Amino acid sequence: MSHLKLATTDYFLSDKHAITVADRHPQPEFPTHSHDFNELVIVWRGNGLHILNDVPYTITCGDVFYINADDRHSYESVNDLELDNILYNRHRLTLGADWEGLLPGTGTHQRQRYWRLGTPGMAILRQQVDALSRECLKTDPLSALLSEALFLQVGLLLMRFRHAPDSPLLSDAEQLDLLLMALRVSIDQPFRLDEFCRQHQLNARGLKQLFKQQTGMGVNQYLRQLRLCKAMDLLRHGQQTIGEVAARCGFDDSNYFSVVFNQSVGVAPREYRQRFQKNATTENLAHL
Ligand code: RM4
Ligand code: NI
Repeated sequence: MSHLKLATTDYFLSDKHAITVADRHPQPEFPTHSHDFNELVIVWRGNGLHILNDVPYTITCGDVFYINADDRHSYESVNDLELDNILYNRHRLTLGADWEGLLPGTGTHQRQRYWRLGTPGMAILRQQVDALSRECLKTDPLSALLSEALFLQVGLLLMRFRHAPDSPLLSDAEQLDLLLMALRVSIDQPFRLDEFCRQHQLNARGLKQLFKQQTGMGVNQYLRQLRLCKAMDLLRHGQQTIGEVAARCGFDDSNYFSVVFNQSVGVAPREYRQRFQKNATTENLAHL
């Protein structure tokens, strides 16, 4: 099937320019085409259908694509789609950087050329792309070099902030929040840290260290404290049997629960309850 082939001469300011930022605010529908230059696309807002080498992607804010000259792509069904399309000519780049590593080219499968940016990453890239966009409009040699330097920064910042579409890139603080939350909802059920880390694609070792560093205790230690705290609350105010209290606090063996409780609180659960529920009737206590 024949299609459009876009030429450098039509889109770059001069034959010295290695980079040009095509702001597509909006990006209209655009038929299938290839180029003799490459593209780095960052989607800011809206949505649309991006067809890259016959593979459809529904795109929206935070999506990042590295497109090679020979790729065929098109935009369809766009809806307020806003993106910046950074056009670049690989062989015009002069700075000695690992451009191939920074801007995955023809050697990289297109699955690895599609990434996501989170909100913090987008905010930083937004400023960087704006600066690049202004610099690319100038024609003196210094600006050419500066454009390249800014482009290099864009490439590097993308490496720092992008993440695979199916796994988040969470800051330490966000990882900690996520874990603390998961522990709270795990009081009455088993919690497996390795399982949690696999599910959220986090590094278990690093997370354990971070937890210890920030809380002064181990993950299991904290979970145990949460459970004992819940147990104390139930024993002070509730009417459940010791077995029920144990189950609600994630212990399936009530004898084991009593041992653990005794060890850390200093008294058995039953005694603890009596201490706080002095006026609990013998009737109430009879079935405990
Ligand atoms: C289009 C679209 C294409 C790009 C051209 C230069 O609007 O963004 O992908 O190749 O501009
Ligand atoms: Ni294109």
